Amino acid sequence: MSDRIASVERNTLETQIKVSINLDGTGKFNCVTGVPFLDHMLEQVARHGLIDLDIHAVGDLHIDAHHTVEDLGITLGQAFEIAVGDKKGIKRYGHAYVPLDEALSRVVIDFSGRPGLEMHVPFTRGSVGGFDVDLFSEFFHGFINHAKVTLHLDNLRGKNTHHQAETIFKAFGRALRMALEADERMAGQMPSTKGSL
Ligand SMILES: [Mn+2]
Repeated sequence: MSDRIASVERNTLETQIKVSINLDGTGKFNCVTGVPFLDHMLEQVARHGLIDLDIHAVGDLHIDAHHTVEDLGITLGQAFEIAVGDKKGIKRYGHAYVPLDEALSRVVIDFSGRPGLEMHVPFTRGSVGGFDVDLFSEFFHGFINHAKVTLHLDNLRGKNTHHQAETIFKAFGRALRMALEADERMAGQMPSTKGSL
């Protein structure tokens, strides 16, 4: 497999975002978004996905975090779409269950070439760490629309909102890692009978 890296810069009147990723990294994380709880979540993706993430975002946080969070999802999705390349020889599907104390989440991903999101996360509170939990679905919609993946996010159990969110992002990282790993028996073939994804 050639280097699976990408750098994307996306500028609008609302946000200016730079994202660099290495899908075959070690989990190096360098991230300044101005939204600390989101940084904490993205660090989980880097660490558990073993994906290097370098993110710099400046957004209109004086309004709220909405544009910054949504546009980060979009830019990260664009970077994944580029870095993943032709998808030959990857596992394509990935899944993970992750617990954190009382909370348990399951994430399933398919690098299908089509955007799809099923998000079933009954957050027990409306905000966590000053972060509006509505914004998680904005982030993931931005991501799936541009990474062109099918993503099922289920929080199966949980009382603590921080734990609910953290298990989703840790499982997201683990599922990404599985899906993007080389499948030796696939031997460089497309993991699809269509011949393309
Ligand atoms: Mn935490």
